Amino acid sequence: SGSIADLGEAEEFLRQFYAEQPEQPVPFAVRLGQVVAEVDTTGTYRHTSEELAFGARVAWRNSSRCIGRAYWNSLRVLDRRDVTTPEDIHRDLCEHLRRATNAGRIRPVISIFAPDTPERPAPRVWNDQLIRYGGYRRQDGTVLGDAAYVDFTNVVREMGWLAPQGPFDVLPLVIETADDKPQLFEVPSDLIREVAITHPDQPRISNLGLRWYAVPAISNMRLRIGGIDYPLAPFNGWYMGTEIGARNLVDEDRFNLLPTVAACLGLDTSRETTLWRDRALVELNVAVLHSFTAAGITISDHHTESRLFLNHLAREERNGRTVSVDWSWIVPPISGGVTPVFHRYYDEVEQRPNFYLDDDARA
Ligand code: HEM
Ligand code: NRG
Repeated sequence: SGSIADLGEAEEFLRQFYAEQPEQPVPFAVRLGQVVAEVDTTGTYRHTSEELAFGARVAWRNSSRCIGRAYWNSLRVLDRRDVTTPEDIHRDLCEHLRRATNAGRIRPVISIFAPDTPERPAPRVWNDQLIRYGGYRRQDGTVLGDAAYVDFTNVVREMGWLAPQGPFDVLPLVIETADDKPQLFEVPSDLIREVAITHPDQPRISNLGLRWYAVPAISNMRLRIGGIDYPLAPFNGWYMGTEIGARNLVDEDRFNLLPTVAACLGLDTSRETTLWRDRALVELNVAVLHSFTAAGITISDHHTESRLFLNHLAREERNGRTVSVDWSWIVPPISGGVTPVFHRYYDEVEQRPNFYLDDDARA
């Protein structure tokens, strides 16, 4: 079965843990012996809190698509392995959002729920992030809200969710455990910080009524540490502005707002050579950074994150570590060539622990 812990990976992880954090109460050989015996009798083993926190931080450090890795060692780890019922999981997901939001000074946090074991499959959340906006397909084929979530929205409506049918409706959470059917839970609105998007000198953009939420908390990636899978281990940092201003509000299969923003700016959209798309993109990204900053919500820009990322890479290499980088994810979706991350090649290697995306056809 896939839930039997891989002993080779367990040993590799313990070696890495003891190499980087040698001051442990139990010697390496003793700990390895315990883990081997535990896997022999139960098919799995339980990480100590120290192993768990180290494993989660290193999984972030090894995420080749993440530009925010300079902060990997400051990740706060909430150990939720003993939480089992959907109600308790919901309570702890709410507590995660509260601690992460921190009144706007966003903190990177991960909550780690029970792993898959031979005894019992792990709990799961169907949502890909703890906070997401729904989408509704209209008769004429256009979409109100986030077009990428039309199917998911239909799934939760069929499960009984009463859809407000606005453009920015936060979707309910679907929590599934081994013992219970999937259940819907609302995220209390006082835990969802949102920012109204305004532009410092383009009132027509401000009047569009756009908004976005403060905390991106990914809830559909499996954390794998030392041969153990934690399918429910939601994590968050803060946004880089381009994620919202160049992708979420802009992609044709998301909010598709570029023509609307261009109209606000009075741009000539009759020819590509006016670069109306590029001009609209820049102003929308100005609006996102301006609005979050004015609201006191942590956000960063792609120039700053690129520079910090290359500093991080250099520091890691001085520490004798390889930084795996996926160029196509690290280079920002606007102004790529004026950020320093564009102008070089990188190592790309599989490193463990890590976060994995399973193909999940449930919604
Ligand atoms: C991806 C920034 C924190 C793990 C990304 C992406 C950005 C980013 C811009 C690319 C997203 C996209 O193009 O859709 C940041 C910033 C953070 C942060 C600014 C602030 C602290 C974290 C944390 C973790 C993490 C705390 C895990 C503990 C990842 C992973 C991906 C990713 C696994 C790839 C996601 C995927 O494959 O879909 N990050 N991140 N990041 N980040 Fe970070
Ligand atoms: N692009 C996605 C979020 C992906 C991860 N980005 C982060 N992660 N900043 C979006 O919602 O736009 N993080 O953990 O902070």
